[in-house]
Amino acid sequence: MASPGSSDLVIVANRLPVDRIENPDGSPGWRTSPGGLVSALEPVLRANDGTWIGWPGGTESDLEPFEADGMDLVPMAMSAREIEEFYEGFSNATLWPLYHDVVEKPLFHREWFDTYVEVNQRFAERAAEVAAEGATVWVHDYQLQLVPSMLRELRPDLRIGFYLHIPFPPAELFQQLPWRRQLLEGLLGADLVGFQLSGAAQNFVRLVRQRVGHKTHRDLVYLPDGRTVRAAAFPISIDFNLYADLAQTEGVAARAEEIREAVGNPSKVFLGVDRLDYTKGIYARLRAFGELIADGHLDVEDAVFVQVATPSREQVEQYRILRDDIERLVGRINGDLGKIGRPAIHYLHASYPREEMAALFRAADIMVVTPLRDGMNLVAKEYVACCHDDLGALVLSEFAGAAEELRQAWLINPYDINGMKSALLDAYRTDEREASRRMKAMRKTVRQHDVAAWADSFLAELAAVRPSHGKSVRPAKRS
Ligand code: GDG
Repeated sequence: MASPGSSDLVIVANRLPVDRIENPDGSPGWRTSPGGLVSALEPVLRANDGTWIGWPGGTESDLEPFEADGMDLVPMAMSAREIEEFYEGFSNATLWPLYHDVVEKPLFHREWFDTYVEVNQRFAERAAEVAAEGATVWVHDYQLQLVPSMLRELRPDLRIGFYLHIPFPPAELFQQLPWRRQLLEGLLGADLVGFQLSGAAQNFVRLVRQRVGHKTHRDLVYLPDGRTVRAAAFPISIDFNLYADLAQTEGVAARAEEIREAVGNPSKVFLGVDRLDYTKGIYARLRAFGELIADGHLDVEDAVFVQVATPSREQVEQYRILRDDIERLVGRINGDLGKIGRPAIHYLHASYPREEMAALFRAADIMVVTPLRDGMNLVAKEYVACCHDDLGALVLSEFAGAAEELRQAWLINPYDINGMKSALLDAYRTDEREASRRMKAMRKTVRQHDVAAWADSFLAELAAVRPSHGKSVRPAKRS
C-alpha cells in the first residue's frame, strides 16, 4: 500500500480546471476556467482540504503542484506521444465515437491502448500519493476508466467514485472493443459508478454480468472479494443561478440587443452553440433550416440562424473533415439563399467569454440542440437558465440526456430531417403563452436540479455505498 497524503477529497479528471496564460510581465501564469464542474466542486474541495489532479494542457514536463482560487491543483505532465496516442487517439478516436452510437467509425490501435494504460497508471499513482487515509477519490470520465481499479490496488483504504460524462453504449456496440473486459474491470475498482442516465447504468451492469461473469442484482454488482459496486444515474446540471443572474445584468441585456441589431433585427433568431463535434448534429440542423428557407416557409428577412461552433480536437482527422463539410454547407446555403447584408446563417468558428454566451442565449428566440447522441448537453440547460422572461423555445434532440428532464422542449429525432423541419417551424410559429408555459416548467426543473445538487447527491450516495469506511466528505457550505 502506498503511504497516504493529506487530502480528504481528491478529484481526478483528464483536465485541470485552469489554462496557461501569460502574465503582464511576460512570465507564465494560470487562469481558472470555471466551468459548471469547477463551480460545483470548488465548495466541496474547500470544505475537505481537497485536491484536483489533471493535465493542464500542453507538453510542459516540470510542473509543481500549485494553488488557484483556494484549490490545490496537481498538474500531470503529458508528452507529445501521449497526447497523440492517449488523448487524441484512444480517448477521442476510439472511445468517443464508440460510446456515441458509432456515429463515426472508432479506430482500434493496440499501441494507443498501451499508452492509455500507462497514462491511467500514472494518474492512479499520483492520486494514491495525494489521498489521505480513508479519503474519498472521485475519478471523472472516459479518459480515466482504468484508474479506479489501479488506485484500489495501491490504496484499498480509499472510497472511490467514478462518473462518466458521456453515454455508456449498449452491449452490442461496446462488445466491439478489443479491451472491453479491461475497461469493465477498471471501472469495477470504484464503489459507485455514476452515469448520466439510468439506461447507461443498466447497460453497464448487464455487460459486467455477461462479460466479466459477476453476480448482479438490479443496480448492484457483487464481486468475489465481498465488495459491492453500485451503478446509478446522476444527471449532471449547471449553476442555474449563475446563468440566470448573468442573463439579467445590464451588460448582457445591452449586448443581446446589439447582437439582434447586428443580424438585422429579424423577427426570430435561431441559435446553435456546440463544440464542433460530429456527435452534435450541426450538419443536419443547418440543412433543415436551409430547406425551410428554400421551401418558402421562412424568409431571410424574417429569420436568421446563428451557429457558434467552438473549435475542438483539431488534430483529430474526423474533426477536420467535419469542419470542411459544415463550412461547405454554410457557404452553399448562404450563396443560394442569402441576400446582400442578409446571410441565412451567421457561422462563427470561435470560442467566447461566458458573458457573450449569455448574451447570445438571451438574444435567441429558438435554441436548436440536435445531437445525434449526447451524455447530457449543458448548453440546453444554460439556455433555459438564461430565459429570464420565460420566453424562448428549445428544440431538443431525443438523443441528448437532457431530453429526459426537459420534456417541455420541442423534442425531435435528429435523423429525421422532415420531423426536425416541422419542429423548427412549430417553435417559430408558437405563441407567447405556449412558449412561456413550456419554459416555466423547464426553468423549474433546472433550478431544482442544479449542479450543486448533482455533486452533493453523488458524494452522499458514495458515502452510503461504503458507510463503515473512512471519513465522510464534509458537505459544502453553499449560499
Ligand atoms: C460533455 C458531454 C455533458 C461551448 N462553447 C463555448 C463554451 N461552451 C461551453 C458550453 C457548455 C460546455 O462548453 C459544453 O458542454 P456540453 O454539455 O454542451 O457538451 P460537451 O462539451 O460535449 O460535454 C455532455 C458534459 O460533458 C457534462 O457532463 O453534458 O453530454 O459530451 O457549458 O456553454 N463556453 C464558453 N465559450 C464558448 O465558446 N465560455
